[in-house]
Amino acid sequence: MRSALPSIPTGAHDCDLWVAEVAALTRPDRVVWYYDTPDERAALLAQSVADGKLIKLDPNRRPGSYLARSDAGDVARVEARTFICSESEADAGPTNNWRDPQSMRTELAARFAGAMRGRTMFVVPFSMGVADSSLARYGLQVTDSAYAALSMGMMTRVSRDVRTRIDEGAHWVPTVHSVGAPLADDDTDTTWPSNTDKYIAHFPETREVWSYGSGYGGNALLAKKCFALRIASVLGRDEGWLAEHMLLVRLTSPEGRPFHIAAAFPSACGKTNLSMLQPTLPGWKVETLGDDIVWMRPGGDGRMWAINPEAGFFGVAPGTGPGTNPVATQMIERDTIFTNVALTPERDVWWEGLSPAPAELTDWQGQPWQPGAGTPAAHPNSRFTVSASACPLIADEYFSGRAVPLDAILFGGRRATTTPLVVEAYNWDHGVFMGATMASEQTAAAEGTVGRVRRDPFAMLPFCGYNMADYWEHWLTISEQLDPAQAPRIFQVNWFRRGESGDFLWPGFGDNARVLAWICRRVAGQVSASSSPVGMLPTLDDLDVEGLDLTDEARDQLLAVNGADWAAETSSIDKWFNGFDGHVPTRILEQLEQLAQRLTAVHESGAKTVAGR
Ligand code: OXD
Ligand code: MN
Repeated sequence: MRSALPSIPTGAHDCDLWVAEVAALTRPDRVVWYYDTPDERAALLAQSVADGKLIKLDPNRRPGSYLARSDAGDVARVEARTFICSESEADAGPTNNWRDPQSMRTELAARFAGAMRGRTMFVVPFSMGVADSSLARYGLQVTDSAYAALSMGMMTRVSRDVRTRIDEGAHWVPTVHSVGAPLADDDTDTTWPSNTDKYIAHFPETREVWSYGSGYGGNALLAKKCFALRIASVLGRDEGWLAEHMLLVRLTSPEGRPFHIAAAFPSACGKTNLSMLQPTLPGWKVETLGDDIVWMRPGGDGRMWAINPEAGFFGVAPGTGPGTNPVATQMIERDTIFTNVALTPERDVWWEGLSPAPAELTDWQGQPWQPGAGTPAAHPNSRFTVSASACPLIADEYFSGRAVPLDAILFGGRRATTTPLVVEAYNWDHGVFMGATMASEQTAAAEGTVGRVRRDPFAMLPFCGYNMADYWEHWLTISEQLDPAQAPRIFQVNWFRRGESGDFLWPGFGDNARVLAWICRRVAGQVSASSSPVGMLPTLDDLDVEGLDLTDEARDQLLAVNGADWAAETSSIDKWFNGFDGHVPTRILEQLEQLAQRLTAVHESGAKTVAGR
């Protein structure tokens, strides 16, 4: 048995040699290259059904679709077991779990040794971005999970062509995944093999990912959070670009002007809904470019250019329905893999928020369920996985791979109080400060206490592969390559503010187009804004709320800047910055000081709240 992980050659490394080394360590029964051709896909789906790993849904109700049920202990990303193994601890920073790379390699070697016994090792060559585009990056995922291989086939661009490019010397990122459940000769497999011992380990210097013990989502589809965010953020730092946890959308105004908007929200805060929104304002058109990850880089023209490197959506099912996201509801009518949703007696799927609850169901754990059971039928982090080509609003760039020029960047979160519905940054540094200080109530996308407010800078807290404060510095530095007149404008948004009764003040969903329209009009120089201590707010006449059931009081509350809330906010930011061991850029500290001064000036003038009038 080997005692060390295979060494990973850098530069133009030989992928066959590497695959052989991984197989020698993990000892699978067989090694299969998986290119996700229609035939390979059909065969692997059929095999997964025969093995009891997938349930085929009724082809008349949900053609080409399947349901997977995970182990009850493997239902979300495991942030506590996610590691950044940089040479220096300071490079991982205080918001990541750091481990020394050498000792992690030894620890992992013990786990991976023989980990794939009795299983097939799939080797999946994938491209992030259309393979021909200059922004594309390649990788290989080795996995002993058919579910992961099938999901990668939808979430990334998997093909034999990528392997050819790699063989011809293109750079690629190696990623290894095992569910950590070897099978002895007479063992019968479980429906969802996994291990209570989990590791999601990243090696930023050698650009590798090793994931052990989980079959779920971001833990197992290594091209997504592990490569396209954690490793790519490091590539971006070293090469002058940015890898971001953002949706990407094109809005076209009634006058026919296109605007490209990228928006960062923490997990499960409505990025998928916003990327497919159906505007309630007449004349506005939306096209979807992506719902989770954006890679962006300054072009020679002083603008910021962006792509979505993914090829599919791994969306949260609960809350997705005809009222909240009719486009996604249509998109997942066929050719979708569902995970941890409920099953109807007719072999269709159901989750909370899709439709009124049917009289009887089988819940996500395979148990009988009836309305009023007191537990959700679908797990709160249950998911759909579907190719983005199925989205009725998908933009042409999905096929061409062309980058789009960004007009605006939004930072959002779930805040019951404090943050106004929309506020524009005074300048780039102020915008970076807004991103750096984002906070949100925790959702079910990761393990932890749902509802607790946590700072989630740039929605990248779990996804930045290096020191978070150095990442803010990188954001500041990148602006030097942008023309200030053409750089994306930065806004903070909050759809989730609540009134005194506890109800949401803003209707959200399709009505968020009203806020986006204001943002586009600001970019186009068509509307003014009024200054407040926290940024530029819409004037009452410019935010189109016609037809909404919104009282004047609610509108005031949505845009209010409450002195006491913001005093608490600035002192909490100050405390939090102190945890970064002097890494917080001076320009960001200056922004905090300026915010505090603006708040004091308003306070001294005697106002308790400042509304956007
Ligand atoms: C996701 C997440 O799955 O952010 O996109 O957790
Ligand atoms: Mn996400």
